[in-house]
Amino acid sequence: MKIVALAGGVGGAKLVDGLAQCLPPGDLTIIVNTADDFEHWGLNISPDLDTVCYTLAGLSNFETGWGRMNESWEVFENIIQLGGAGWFHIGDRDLATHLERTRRLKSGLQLSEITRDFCRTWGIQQTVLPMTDQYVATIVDTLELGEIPFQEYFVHQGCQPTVKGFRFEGTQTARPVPGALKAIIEADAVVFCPSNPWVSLDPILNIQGIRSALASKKVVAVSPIIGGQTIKGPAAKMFTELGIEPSSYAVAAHYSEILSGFVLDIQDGQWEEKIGSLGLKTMSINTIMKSRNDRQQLAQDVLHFIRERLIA
Ligand code: FO1
Repeated sequence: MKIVALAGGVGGAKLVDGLAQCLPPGDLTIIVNTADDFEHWGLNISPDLDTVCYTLAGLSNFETGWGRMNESWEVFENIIQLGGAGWFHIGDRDLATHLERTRRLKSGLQLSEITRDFCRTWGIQQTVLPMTDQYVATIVDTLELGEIPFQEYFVHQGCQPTVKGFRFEGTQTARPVPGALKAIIEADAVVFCPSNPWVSLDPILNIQGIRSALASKKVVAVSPIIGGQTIKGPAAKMFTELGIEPSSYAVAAHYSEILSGFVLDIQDGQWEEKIGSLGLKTMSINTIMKSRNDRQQLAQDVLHFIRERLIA
């Protein structure tokens, strides 16, 4: 069964890892958010892309979810000593990725080409695609600081400012990378990973052609909100600040025009009927991924749901 997963951030990478444990590598394509990308220390950083790749390669830091395992911090500590910016943590091994990516981008290569090559080096057999090769940036409109770039909001300000809205710079002209639309068209189903709807998946959905390619597909989303909260990250806080009660129902309603199915946590069973009234097939199961086994189990359950309830 050919699956395309849309992912961004740590929750997305976890389910991608689970799907990779269940599917033949040629059957899984992951389209990753790049609207979090930014320049830091003069380098091009693609946090979500690296999180997905490090996770698939078994190189990721299991505790933070981002960055590399067995990391050392020689460069970071010395940069701080020299008065450089220390709010965004870049370890030595991770730094090599940013240095080499930046060098290749400057030489004229596309992000998708660089990603393909890095994946080959790291032994990743699945297809990992950045959503676009062009510049796209999430701008967060906040009550206290006005409009600020995403990483400024997320890491530097620790998601503290009150969110008023979002803007995705560059989506008017950005095109999906080669192969992305073809992968969606050829997929048996598309999975929205339990990533932040506002800042991880909406940027992907705003790239031209993606929504229309999804229109004829079976699309299933896994809720990142459990019991009104997020396991990690500010999605629930964002819903609240935008005047919407954070719940798995709110996530389902956010995407309801695109979805055929919705997977919510067993704790949220009370929302199942209301989500069903949006015209979606539902399944409530354990969606909390504490271990690699949990990731595989959730992926297996999602694939079973797709097979038995969406494409049967
Ligand atoms: N997230 C943090 O909360 N603090 C950091 O210092 C940080 C550094 C970092 C370095 C490389 C990388 O690939 C990701 C990193 N992240 C960090 C995570 C990242 O910024 C966010 O998880 C995503 O952008 C949100 O999807």
